[in-house]
Amino acid sequence: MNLFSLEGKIALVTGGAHSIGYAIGVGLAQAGATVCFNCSNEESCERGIAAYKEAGIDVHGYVADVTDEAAMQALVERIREEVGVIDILVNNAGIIKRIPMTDMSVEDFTKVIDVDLVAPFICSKAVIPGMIEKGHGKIINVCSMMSELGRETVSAYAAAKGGLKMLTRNICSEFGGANIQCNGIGPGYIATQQTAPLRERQPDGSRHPFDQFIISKTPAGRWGTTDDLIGPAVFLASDASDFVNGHILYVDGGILAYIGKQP
Ligand code: GCO
Repeated sequence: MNLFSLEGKIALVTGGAHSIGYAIGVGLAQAGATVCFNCSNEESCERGIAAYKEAGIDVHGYVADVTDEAAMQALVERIREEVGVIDILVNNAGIIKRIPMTDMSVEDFTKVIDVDLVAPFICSKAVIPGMIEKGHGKIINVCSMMSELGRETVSAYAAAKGGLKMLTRNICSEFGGANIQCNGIGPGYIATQQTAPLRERQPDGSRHPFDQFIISKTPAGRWGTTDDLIGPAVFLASDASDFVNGHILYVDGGILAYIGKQP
């Protein structure tokens, strides 16, 4: 199906060295894209490059901090010289701090907002002029269940991911006329390093209460895998989604549709 082909396209996945970003990077490459990723340190960059290599992918890995505007502008310029003008940006890099709100410092709150919300602004701002020049572009923001829902301890993360949903709609509004589609993917509860503390086995070998809670809240009856995000990412990066704009595609096994099991 040519509609889903990314042949000839250049993609940048922020935080693409591991986990969800890595799975999306591999998926885009397998659909034909030339994939670039960045991460915050040399060691994880090297590990990322090796992992892509093992999957048979010749990736372009860079070290650059997504919260540093000058560094990201320079990275986009470097990619333009070494690879070409970016067609697809995946704003994936993110962090979480699970701290009760009344114990959380402003510094911690701000750090989460910087990485999860300000950085997608910085990175999108850096690639949009090239996309306008090229006559097309795809920006995919990795949102969250917390773009819609709150819960204890994740005030900064929910504020950032809710903001990212609206940044998605605003980029769509502002640049839809330039043939740029900006959409979000909202992963449900995915088994990653970031959610590992929520799945830790209890000393008696039983499942973590949060783990049980998520299984009971998810009609699919399981946590998602990073590979569950590949199809949606390829769709939103490809011509198949050219009239889909400002949409958040939740990939959550049905959580948002479900009121939950009756007690
Ligand atoms: C949490 C989780 C979530 C997930 C994810 C859900 O503590 O509730 O870590 O925030 O990471 O983003 O979509």
